[in-house]
Formats: sequence, structure tokens, C-alpha cells
Amino acid sequence: QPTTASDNYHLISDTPGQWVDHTAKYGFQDITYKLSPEDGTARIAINRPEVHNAFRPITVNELRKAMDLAQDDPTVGAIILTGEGTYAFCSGGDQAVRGEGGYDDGSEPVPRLRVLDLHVQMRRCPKPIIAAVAGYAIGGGHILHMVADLTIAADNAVFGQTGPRVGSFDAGYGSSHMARIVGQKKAREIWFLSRFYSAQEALDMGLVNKVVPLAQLEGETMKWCRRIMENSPTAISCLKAALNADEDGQAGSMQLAGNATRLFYLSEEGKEGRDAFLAKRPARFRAVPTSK
Ligand code: S0N
Repeated sequence: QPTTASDNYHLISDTPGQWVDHTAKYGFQDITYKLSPEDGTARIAINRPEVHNAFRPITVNELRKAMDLAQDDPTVGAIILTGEGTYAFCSGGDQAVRGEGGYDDGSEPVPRLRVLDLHVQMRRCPKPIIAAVAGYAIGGGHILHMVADLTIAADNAVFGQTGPRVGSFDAGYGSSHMARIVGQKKAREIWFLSRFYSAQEALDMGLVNKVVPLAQLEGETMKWCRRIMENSPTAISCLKAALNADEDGQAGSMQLAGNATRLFYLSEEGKEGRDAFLAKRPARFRAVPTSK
């Protein structure tokens, strides 16, 4: 009798990560940045509990820097995006620094919140990003978890958009990607009514991958990261690009193209082209194994 136990998933540890804190090293003030070298996992967390982890321009720019660090670190294979504390993952844009023409905390030359750039960066990141959501994921915070590749939610999680109530909206992934996830009718409901949904409701509409008791959020998320780390990073990166390509048009194809080029450079055929040019001789592509 075949059994699901044969994939050994049940044997993977769900203990919390052994985190090494790198926050001070990079001078982050609105986020924490930690690594679990044993697990090959980076943990990026918004750390503004006084405003339920709302983000301001400084926060977004630190998130972008941390994503870059995790992407470029060869020891990292999976990235957790979360919020410090258990009350909120993120409550969206910080309404207190919303000036006349946009978000302005004095850190940018003009009022601007580069959160759409962060979304694009997350989509382009070749490594999987897993959102671990405890408490409120609201407004731009809800979009952050949607743009992540996977979401593990605690049973106290609350999801929703408030834009139409507070005078904002996301016409990017926050609309189109949401509709791909939950369908057009549900996406219109989420935006037009701007009401909140429980973790179970989010699971039922495919917004999250799994709901666990709050105390197990970190362990379950680490278990998913550990399983991912057992799998081929190139396969995962190409699959992420392929799953994005359908939605991202030319930009999505370019992501796949980048993967294809990198793999080609590693092939004998690719190297033959380089070697022939440097040796000033005709290339013998058909003589190398990968051409056959
Ligand atoms: C999360 C909620 C429901 C929790 O309610 P609760 O438990 O009653 O707590 P509060 O008393 O409301 O909050 C405690 C303290 O935290 C402050 N606070 C909470 N959220 C924010 C926030 N987003 N900004 C600033 N402060 C916040 C409260 O003010 C309170 O402070 P004190 O104790 O001093 O009174 C509830 O808090 C809630 O509904 N929060 C607001 C949710 C919201 O509307 N978020 C903004 C939605 N809009 C966006 O996120 C825009 C996104 C965005 O910027 C964007 C996205 C894509 C493309 C472009 C853009 C762009 O605009 O550039």
C-alpha cells in the first residue's frame, strides 16, 4: 500500500531557527535581519510594533537592502519575511508620514515609498520567500505576504485591504496578482468592501498555504524552509521564474532567460564559444558533448 510517509517530510525538524542577529551590522533601524546558517535561511522582519509594523520609506528601503543581502548570500537558500511580535505582520503604509504628495519621512529627496520596487525585487529574487504571518496583515502589509512565494499563517492572523477606506490603492500586484490567487470576484470583494478575513477564510480562498497555532508559526515556517533547502536551488529558481512569467509578460520571460543563459554558460557548448574566441579559432560547437 503506497503511503505519504515515504517522502520523509514528517521527519523534517520543526524546531525554531538558531538565529544570528546581523541587524546592527547593517545599521537597520526599522527591521531586523537574522541568519540561521545551519538551515541556510535568512529572516527579515519589520520591527515597528508601536504602529503594528506599518512601513515608512526608511522601512521599505531597509527591506530592499535586506532582500539584496539575502539574495547575494550564497549560504542562504530561503528567505522568511515576517513581523516582530505576534500582534501584527504589517499594517501597511504608515499613515502618520503620509504627506501631501506621498509618504515622507525625510529620508528621501522627494516624498515616495518604493514599495512597488520592493514587490518587483521579491518577484525577481531567485530564492523562495516565505511570509510568516502572525496577527494583522493589512493594506500594503497584506500585499507583501501575497507577493511572497508562500505564506504560513498563525491562527490569529487577520487579512484585508483598507485602501478604499483610507484613500489609497495598489493597482500593481496588489490587484492583478490577488485576482490570480483568489479569482476576480473575490478580489473585487476584498478591495471594494475592504473587510477583514480570518486565517481560516484566507486558507479557504487560497491566500495562504497553511494555518498553524500561533506557537508553531516559527517552527512550521522553518520546516518548510528546511524542506526547500533539500531540493535543487536551480530547479526552484527556474520554477519561480516560470510561475511568474505568465503574469509578468516580457519581464517574466527575461527572468527565465537569465536562468537559461546562466545554465548555458556552464555548458561545454557555451564554454567552447568563449574558448574559441579567446584562442582566435573557429568554434567547434558540434564537437562538444552538450551539442549532441
Ligand atoms: C491593524 C488595525 C486593524 C489594528 O487595530 P487596533 O488593534 O485597534 O490598533 P490601533 O489602535 O488602530 O493601532 C495601534 C497604534 O498603531 C497605529 N497604527 C496602526 N496601523 C498604522 C498605520 N498603517 N500607519 C500608522 N499608524 C498605524 C495606530 O494609529 C495606533 O497608534 P496610537 O497608539 O498612537 O493611537 C488598525 O491599526 C488599522 O486599521 N491600521 C491601519 C491599516 C491601514 O489602513 N493601512 C494603510 C493601508 N494603505 C496602505 O498600506 C498603502 C500601501 C501603499 O502605500 C502602496 C501600496 C502599493 C502601491 C503604492 C502604495 C503607495 O501608496 O505608495
